[in-house]
Amino acid sequence: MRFFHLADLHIGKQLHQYSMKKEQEDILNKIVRKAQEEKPDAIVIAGDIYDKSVPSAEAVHLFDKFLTDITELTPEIAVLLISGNHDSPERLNYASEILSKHQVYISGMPPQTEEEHLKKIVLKDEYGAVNFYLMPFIKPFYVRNLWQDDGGVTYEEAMRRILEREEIDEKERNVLVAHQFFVASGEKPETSESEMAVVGGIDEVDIRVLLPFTYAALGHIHRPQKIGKPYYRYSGTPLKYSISEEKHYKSITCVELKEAGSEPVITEIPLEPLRDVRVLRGSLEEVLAQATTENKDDFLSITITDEMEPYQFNERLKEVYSHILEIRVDNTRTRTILTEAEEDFKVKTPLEICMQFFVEMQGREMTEEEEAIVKEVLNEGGLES
Ligand SMILES: [Mn+2]
Repeated sequence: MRFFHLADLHIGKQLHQYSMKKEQEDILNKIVRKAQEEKPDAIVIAGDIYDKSVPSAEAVHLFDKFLTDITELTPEIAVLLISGNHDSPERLNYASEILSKHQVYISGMPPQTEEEHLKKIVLKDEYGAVNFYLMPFIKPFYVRNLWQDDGGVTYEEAMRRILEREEIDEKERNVLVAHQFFVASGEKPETSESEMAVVGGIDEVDIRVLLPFTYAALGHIHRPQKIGKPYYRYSGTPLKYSISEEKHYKSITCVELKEAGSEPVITEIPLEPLRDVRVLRGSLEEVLAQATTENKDDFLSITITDEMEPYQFNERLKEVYSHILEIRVDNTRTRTILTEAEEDFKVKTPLEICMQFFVEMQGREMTEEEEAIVKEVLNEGGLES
């Protein structure tokens, strides 16, 4: 049995002010092509299908196209997917009954009653059954109806109890598909800037709950990596979703399961993006001289280091590079400003944070009208603007 493990597609994602529609369309097509070549038995997607809980029509269309291509071009491949913290469980569940007739198995909602269980999909090969347990993203609050003492159950305890109810047969091969923050006796996975940080680490789940599983196909952390054991693994995102991921190697994790009791064989199939994310640094002339047909259309974070800031350096960079994410200046002057800013550091108001975010996303200031709307929303939410 061989399957592809993917996660954190974040369809609809914007990188700074740029839509990533073309890049995402391209990478999904490449995954379809790899599936045609490699013919895995299944494709597992461990949550965060979409970037937003209310995805745009365009984003829904992209994913729809991906599922259609898989089911038409390679109908023998099963697709198994769960919701992540970015997805809406209800929306993801839409049409899941009908889709299961095409071997597309979706689990958007965690069990809601004592009778309900995790969605379990059994696929067979020459060694027997492989049980895939689909565990959508949970917060303890989502599953409070499953037990009497709803107060104060931790993420780890909630996860442990849900898995206990399944009475997993450890003599068989079992695969868990989950989207949580796993740690291995305190050792945390390496995170990036494109994940949502939770303060205080209350969402941590120790990998000891994964003991019954031959392989854990995990999502949530955007850099591909194992956690604790090679067979508990985050596949990472298919594309770089922040500048901090500049040096990541994105890939499809390919998992091969042989007879029960043997360790899975894990390989990575590299994924080449349409547009890479790169960091360039140096004097303006040095940065301009680095331009090649290869990189001039990449997503770039540029830092220029000239002591004397050259005339119209922004314009000169934009003439050469088409997709600049940010331009920074690092010289004595800006370092002094930074130190001064730290000295009179003040906590920003919610409105200031929204306005700054808006500028980063849209590349312009809010209009008065937009500012008024944000103020109203903040006030309604009980946040002083
Ligand atoms: Mn994610």
